Amino acid sequence: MDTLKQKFFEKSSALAKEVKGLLKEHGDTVVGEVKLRQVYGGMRGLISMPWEPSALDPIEGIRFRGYSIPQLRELLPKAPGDKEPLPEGLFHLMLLGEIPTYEEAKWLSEEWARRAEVPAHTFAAIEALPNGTHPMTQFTIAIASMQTESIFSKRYSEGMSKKDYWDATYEDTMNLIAKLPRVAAYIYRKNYHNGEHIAPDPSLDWAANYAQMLGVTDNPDFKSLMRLYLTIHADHEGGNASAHATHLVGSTLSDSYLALSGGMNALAGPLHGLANQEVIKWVYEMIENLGTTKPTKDQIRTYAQATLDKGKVIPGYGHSVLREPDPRFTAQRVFAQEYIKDSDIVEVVWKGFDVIPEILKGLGKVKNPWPNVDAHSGAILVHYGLTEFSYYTVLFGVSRALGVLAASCWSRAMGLPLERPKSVTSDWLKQVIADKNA
Ligand code: HAX
Repeated sequence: MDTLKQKFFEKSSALAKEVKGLLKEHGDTVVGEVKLRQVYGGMRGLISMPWEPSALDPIEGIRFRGYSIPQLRELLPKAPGDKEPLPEGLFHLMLLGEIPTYEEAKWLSEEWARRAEVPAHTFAAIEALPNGTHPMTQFTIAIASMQTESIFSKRYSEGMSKKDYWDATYEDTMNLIAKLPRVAAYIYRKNYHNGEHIAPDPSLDWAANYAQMLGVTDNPDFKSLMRLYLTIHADHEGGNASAHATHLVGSTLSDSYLALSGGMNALAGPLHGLANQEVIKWVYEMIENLGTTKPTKDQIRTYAQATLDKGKVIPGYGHSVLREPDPRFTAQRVFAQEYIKDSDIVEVVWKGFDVIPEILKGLGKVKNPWPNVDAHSGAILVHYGLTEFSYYTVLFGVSRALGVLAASCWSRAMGLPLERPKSVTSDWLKQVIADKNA
């Protein structure tokens, strides 16, 4: 058994044992309440599942095992000569709760390179889709098509014992994460570079290999960006739609391939991950409409107001949990300030940050008028030549796999059951209100 797996087994079985005791002693302790507003309001704030890799605070934003993004930028291991963290290090942290050494992160790079082979039928499945199929549709189909490789599914059909579920899920997690950059790069090159594919380089780390297979630029800063990008998008506690969907599907004992594919379908919605493409689309349309790549703050304000007047949302702004600017937005802004000089599109994002929150506040209903993670990412990608915005959510998805799959290992190790919340009819709810008022 490899060291990461052994350590994970020790830590997760200790917590599973502790939780068993907690449930026995305190299983009836009330940890929250449900209001009518939450039943009709998308379950905001409803405490409903444990999630080990990360936790989200409305004010200070995401913490991965207690570490904020600025701390991770400082503390996680880095590729030689780079300032940005290796996503391998974050995966190790999310899985074990420990910041790894450089050697431990490097072991993960090598292990994922070793497991990276993608079955030929997955490429054939992508090829079979008609031109114009959205890259996220291609991505979810490709992930589901790799289910033929699932160790969980194979061992389950052979009669695997419940106590071994975690082991098979760990193997699927490692294999699936390893394969994603190749699949995702294949989709990019097929759609936007005449199918001229670039071979993987197993000597590179996970993010750098993905960056070189995309082939958008030789600028080494793009590899740094990808390391940062794939780190900060990895997890956002368990309640967000892609994480929760992955967890829900996985709770039926669907394997990691089917569960992640389900999660990616959720990420593909414009209120969630697809917002990163919508932001740049919105910016491009504004630029075209105004006839300048350097709109003034007043012009952006007017254009944003017109968007709202048409009954549309401003993409990249607002959040269901956060109530301050998203630290993932800030991390990208810090990156852009350091690495990018004279980019009109980055300037547009920064000017938007100065004027859009005031407009949203003015609506009087938006709970969070601040930019989220998706407000910034596209402008940086455009700067490095990755201009095909329909692809952006795939990048997000490759990263999100790290968190949701680390969490799925914990779910299996803890023996979390099938998810099955309760729904009620509106008549039932009206009756409860009537009874309370009687
Ligand atoms: N522009 C215009 N109106 C907005 C808005 C925005 N950016 N954000 C919220 N609102 C509106 C809502 O549509 C809602 O209006 P109605 O009552 O008329 O339906 C009202 O303000 C209250 O919404 P809320 O409670 O503040 O926000 P929700 O928790 O319901 O929704 C969303 C959160 C992220 C979906 C929302 O802010 C939104 O639509 N933002 C734009 C899309 C976006 O950027 N999504 C990405 C979010 C981050 C993420 O998941 N990334 O992957």
